[in-house]
Amino acid sequence: MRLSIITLLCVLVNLATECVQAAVSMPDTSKMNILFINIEDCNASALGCYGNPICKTPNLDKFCASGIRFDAAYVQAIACNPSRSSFLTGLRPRTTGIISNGHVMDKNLPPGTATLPEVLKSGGFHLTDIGKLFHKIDYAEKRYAAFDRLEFYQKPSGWTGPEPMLKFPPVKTHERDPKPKDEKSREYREWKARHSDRFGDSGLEYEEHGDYRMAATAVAVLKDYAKTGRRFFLSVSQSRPHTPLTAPKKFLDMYNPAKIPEPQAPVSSLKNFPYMKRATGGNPDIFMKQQPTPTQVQEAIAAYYACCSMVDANIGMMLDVMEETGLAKNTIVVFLGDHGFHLGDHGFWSKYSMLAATHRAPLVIRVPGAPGNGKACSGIVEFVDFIPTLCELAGVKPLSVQEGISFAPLFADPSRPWKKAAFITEGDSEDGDGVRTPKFSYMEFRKCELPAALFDLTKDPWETVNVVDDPLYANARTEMAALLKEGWKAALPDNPR
Ligand SMILES: [Ca+2]
Repeated sequence: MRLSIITLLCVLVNLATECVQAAVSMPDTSKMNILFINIEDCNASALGCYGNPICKTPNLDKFCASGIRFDAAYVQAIACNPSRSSFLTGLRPRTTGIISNGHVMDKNLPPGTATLPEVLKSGGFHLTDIGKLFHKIDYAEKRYAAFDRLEFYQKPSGWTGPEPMLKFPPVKTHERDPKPKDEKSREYREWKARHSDRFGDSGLEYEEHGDYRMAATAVAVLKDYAKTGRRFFLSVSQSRPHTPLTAPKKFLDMYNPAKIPEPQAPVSSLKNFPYMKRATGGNPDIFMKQQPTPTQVQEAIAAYYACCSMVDANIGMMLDVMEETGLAKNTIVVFLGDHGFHLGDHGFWSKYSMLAATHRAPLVIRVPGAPGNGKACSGIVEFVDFIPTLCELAGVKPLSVQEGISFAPLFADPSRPWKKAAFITEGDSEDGDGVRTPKFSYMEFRKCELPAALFDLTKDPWETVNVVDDPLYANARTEMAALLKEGWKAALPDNPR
């Protein structure tokens, strides 16, 4: 008996020691900077660092090896404005009231809603933005006004911030068909359709691309921060791999279109499918008038990969200077795509669906010294969790209500059980809401001929066979419909701490 009590005591002492070790093994993040790299329209599966066997992303590969790659990270909306409005406020699209690219942030947000930069500013961060963060200046003028430095973006009225960090020579254009200024005009829509099928060689040198120039500016800003020692939040955007899928020749030369395999989920495989009109007609952003030929499919995908490789090179410039200056040791680096992009799967191009190609986006985060670094996390995280997470790491309080939770515990242990589901809203053509678990994706539509869709992800990961009316899935349908109705609070981790 005495022996067993001693044994029990030993076990308890060991457990306590392990707990203390786990607790002390997360570094003190409360003084760290934040570099927030957000790129446009990125399909996670298209990136080499997410396992794509063709697309080359050597810099992101290295970054993944030093941070945590989130393999089940989901956005809450299907396009730029609603997705960014959600993850930059910590609110879900039905709460922000911004469910389409046409909804103006400053007119729709609940009163008192604070955005990520405003929250971090209240915590003493010096703020720089390079390129797009919120959808448009006239949607979020007062949010941009919070920044101490603004580069490569229109300025809020009355802007008195510093001059550009770097100056670049003008880029020669041979545009014979200039873009009409009024994006709401018929002329603009016609111009967009005429130019939608641009992919391939941009005809520009690498150094002439806006994305290169934004990265070069970020390098200069980072060097300046290393000198001044100010605690910073630096947001850097990349406009690719958003359409037009054009890149400098040297990146296109990395890929042979003839070797690009056919997309998964061909139109012929779809059964009882939502969005069928899109699969057989025009697309947004690219191939707007008609579906591409098989050769165009290969060329467009190769061009998409080239755009990803250019973005990767630009990110490499930033990460290298972080190492050179020593900033890497005390800077949290977040890399994300603002939502996904269909690359011919289901006959779809661009975004605007609740399917995985739009819903799942790349997310890699490196917290210097975190025990989980170098691992992949398969636990579900939602982009709406960013503010709670970054606030916890930074030691700052969110200034307004949050509809996500901090996933900071995953940096200590990326394998711990986490959320049961992720939620998404589609406010455009079909108007619906969806929920995704590791086993099923389920969506309900308000304006679609199909009221609902259910996909068995264990058998059909590409979401091609809608089993919503299959009697074998009656229980699954009931459970998923109940989860969608109950909402995000029902899907939180059992033990978040
Ligand atoms: Ca976007």
